[in-house]
Amino acid sequence: MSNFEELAEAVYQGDDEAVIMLTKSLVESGAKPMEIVSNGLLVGMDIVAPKFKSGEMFIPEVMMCARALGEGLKIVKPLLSTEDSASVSTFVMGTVKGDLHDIGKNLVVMLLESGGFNVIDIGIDVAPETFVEAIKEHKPQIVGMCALLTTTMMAMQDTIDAITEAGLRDKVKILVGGAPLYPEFAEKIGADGYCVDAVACKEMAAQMVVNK
Ligand code: B12
Repeated sequence: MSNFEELAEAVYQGDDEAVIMLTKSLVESGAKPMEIVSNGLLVGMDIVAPKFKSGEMFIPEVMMCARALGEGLKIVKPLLSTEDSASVSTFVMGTVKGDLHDIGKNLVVMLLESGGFNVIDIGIDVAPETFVEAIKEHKPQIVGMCALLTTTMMAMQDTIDAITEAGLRDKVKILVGGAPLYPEFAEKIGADGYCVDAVACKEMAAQMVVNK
């Protein structure tokens, strides 16, 4: 097994210590940071994602893989050239006002980071005006909103209205998700897309950036 394959396997196994050790050893042996990400860390997550989608792997296992991958990214991120970082798209993500659920959001954030997005996680119970401020500050290509309660779904409409009123609606794509949502609701409130899970979100976000 090559060192890259070993690293991918360690991510898949959710083995933090092995990921740290193998990432450091690849850096020391002169491998390019982007190679470590594309040929090692992300390859591991690419094995995980379809297994999660098909129900072969469950949330706790996926969280472990994502955390292991995060440990590798922490080592590699500061070494990425400015050229690499400039090509990275920014994604602002938050759980809407009144809603404190964040397990799914965190999973989406981790998968997006593993897909090379620069994710600004603005947390839970996020007011519409805070989303607007975050868009002004971070200039993301995509904004993601999460809601797990039927009572907070309408906060998504309020947030989109606030983004529109601030004159920023045409600057960003908006994705929504969370267990009670469905595609027609996303369409009704004027979002650009709905995703059933983190894997779908990563795929749709990547597509949106390419088509921009
Ligand atoms: C864990 C949990 C909690 C935890 C949250 C801990 C935390 N840190 O998140 C605690 C205990 C705090 C909690 C509190 C409450 N909860 Co609760 N909770 C749950 C539970 C059991 C699991 C949710 C979860 O994490 N699922 C796992 C994740 C991975 O799935 P997910 O969130 O759907 O995310 C996936 C997708 O939806 C998608 N996705 C998620 N976000 C996004 C965002 C974008 C942009 C995209 C594209 C995709 C996407 O990708 C994710 C990963 O694949 C659900 C039951 C359920 N079946 O959903 C109830 C549930 C959501 N809770 C419920 C309720 C009622 C409450 C409370 C009101 C209870 C109370 N009386 O106090 C409070 C509300 C607090 C608040 N203001 O938010 C109800 C909601 C009912 C309704 N129809 O509105 C549920 C459905 C339980 C039930 N059957 O009654 N809860």
